Amino acid sequence: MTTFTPRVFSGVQPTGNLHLGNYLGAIVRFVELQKTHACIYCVVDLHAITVWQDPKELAANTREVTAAFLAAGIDPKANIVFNQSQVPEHAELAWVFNCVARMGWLNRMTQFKEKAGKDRENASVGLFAYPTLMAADILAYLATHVPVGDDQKQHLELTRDIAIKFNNDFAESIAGHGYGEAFFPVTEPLITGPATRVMSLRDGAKKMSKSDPSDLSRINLTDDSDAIARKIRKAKTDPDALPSEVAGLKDRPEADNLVGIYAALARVTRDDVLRDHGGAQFSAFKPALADLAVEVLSPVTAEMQRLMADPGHIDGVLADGTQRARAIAAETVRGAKDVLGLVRSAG
Ligand code: AQP
Repeated sequence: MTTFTPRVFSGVQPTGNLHLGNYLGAIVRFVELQKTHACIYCVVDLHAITVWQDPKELAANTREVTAAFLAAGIDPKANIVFNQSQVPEHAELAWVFNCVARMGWLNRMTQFKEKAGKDRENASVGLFAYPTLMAADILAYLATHVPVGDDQKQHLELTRDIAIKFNNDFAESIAGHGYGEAFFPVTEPLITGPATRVMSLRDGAKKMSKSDPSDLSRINLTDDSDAIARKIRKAKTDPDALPSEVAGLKDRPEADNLVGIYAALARVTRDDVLRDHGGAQFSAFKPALADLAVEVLSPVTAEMQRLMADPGHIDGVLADGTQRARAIAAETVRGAKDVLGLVRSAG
């Protein structure tokens, strides 16, 4: 059995409107994992351009996601923080994986179907091939663990399938080059954050999303206290009081979502929240939730703003991370090319 050193990789797209779902589903977990693992966190700007981006906004959003990582508590010295486009090995390995993954696998990806919508013919090839680039992001670092929200589960399964197929298809060459039984690890998804699926504040059946046209549907990490309180006040709910047990949240998606957000922010269970707030009307619960959200998020927002006022510092963090990321990714790609029989010319 080939053993791989435990290593965490994950990414966030710089597509604007970084929200509470990204924070609770991913970033909070990124921060925790640095206590136990070597971690690589990436602003995945090549993923962002699978749909059209305004170039100025893309650059600003890349710095904003980096600021959010740092403001939330990611240490860029102990870990690696960088943006994807600066490490060309991601795109290079993605091409290899385009040749390993099968059309049928990609055809099953629900996120492509959702994002392409009815006008599939007009979607970019990049949007379709997104999951192979994601597999390259992860496997370029031989990452063993990937913390993500629930929506990324299917893409992670595809990453595992690609690693397994590569390891099988080239087993003889992998062994012959001294890599043992496996060149790539079969990565474990970590879908275990405080809230793995935060739903829209306007529709409990839809996930909170950067691309939702309604700003009222999400709490952005750049929102001030007034905006947070207003959005929670306007959040869709049903007319009933909160139940005193979790079973009572069944078939009440909006109530379940607000209780889930409260629990995640307070770092307690839904049962704990209902023990304290069971029987309360939303007119009483919403202000309590707004106060809690402001208490937790406002230090992060303030620190993000402080960091964003100094883009030179952010760019320095990214440049340092890029250098360290590239050293690892280049070694992986060199090895993969040897395994594939792509001749290394002298020099
Ligand atoms: N609603 C959510 N609840 C919990 N986790 C979430 N994530 C996203 N939405 C939720 C997690 O955040 C990480 C970064 O996501 P991304 O930037 O790759 O974007 P995404 O998954 O496509 O979702 P977004 O942010 O809402 O963007 P759009 O609107 O473009 O779909 C991932 O770990 C993701 O699981």
